[in-house]
Amino acid sequence: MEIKSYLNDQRLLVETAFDDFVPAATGDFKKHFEAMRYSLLAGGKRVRPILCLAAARAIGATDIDDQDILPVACALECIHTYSLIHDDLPAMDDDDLRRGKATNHILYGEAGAILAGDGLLTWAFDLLCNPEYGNLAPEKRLAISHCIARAAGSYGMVGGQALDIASENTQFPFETLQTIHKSKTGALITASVISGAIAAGADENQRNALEQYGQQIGLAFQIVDDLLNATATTEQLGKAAGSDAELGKATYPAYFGIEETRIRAQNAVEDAKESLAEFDDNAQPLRLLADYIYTRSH
Ligand code: GRG
Repeated sequence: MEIKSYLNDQRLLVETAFDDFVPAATGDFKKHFEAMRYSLLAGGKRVRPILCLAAARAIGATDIDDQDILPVACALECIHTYSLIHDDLPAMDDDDLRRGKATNHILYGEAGAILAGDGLLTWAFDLLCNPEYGNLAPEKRLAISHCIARAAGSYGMVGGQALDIASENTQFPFETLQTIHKSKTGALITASVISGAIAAGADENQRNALEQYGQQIGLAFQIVDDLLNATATTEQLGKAAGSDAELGKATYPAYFGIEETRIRAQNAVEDAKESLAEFDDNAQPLRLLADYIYTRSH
């Protein structure tokens, strides 16, 4: 399997599903939906929904198909996009470029962008809970909603962001950096993998293995993000490069230098793939996705 065409096919699958699962910009709330859709459809690698679909397929269940998983996959991208919109706000990173385009608040104003983020976050749980979307048993919906809520909230992404902001321009131990990475970035990536596994009816062993895999690729993802921030250009990234150093953020390259950081990212990817030892060929895309997370250029 060639990773480039696989990623392209999966990205198209997810983006086509947005038309089925995310409201069109019409009616009384037209401008609000337009702001939500602007950021959601502005591009992006779609890593979290693709991981969710790949984890579900790795289980090899025959009683569910992509149409059952896609609402979950789209919900994850809605949450991820909300976090980017809010992260770019003047009160947070104050960025005017994201995914190579103007950030949400530049086009829709601060209030419009805050509400677009709120709308996407809340819509995600509508998608997860509403039996009209996909054919998942209620107990699976409940477990998936809880898993994603926990990962996106104060014990996960929101808490990690709060800790990250509070730590700017301060000295802190490496353990704090690990906690920031694990919660801010790793939690939603891990939940993307686990939610796919729950949807596909994974047993406890499979779920534990996929949790390990998710944690390791989540770590690798953030280390590579730090590396790219330090080494790539704004044009390559489609968002501000070099911002970590400007904001005085503690990062892997700041602690270990570029070479040691690369080795740590590679090790996390190898550990992730080892977690899949008991899985058959259905898990091959997950193995390739782990490699991609290390080799990605933006
Ligand atoms: C505002 C609650 C709240 C959280 C913000 C996502 C986030 C937390 C901050 C963004 C800043 C950042 C560099 C986070 C770590 C890595 C990360 C999540 C990068 C962006 O994700 P990608 O690379 O982006 O998957 P695309 O555009 O491809 O979807």
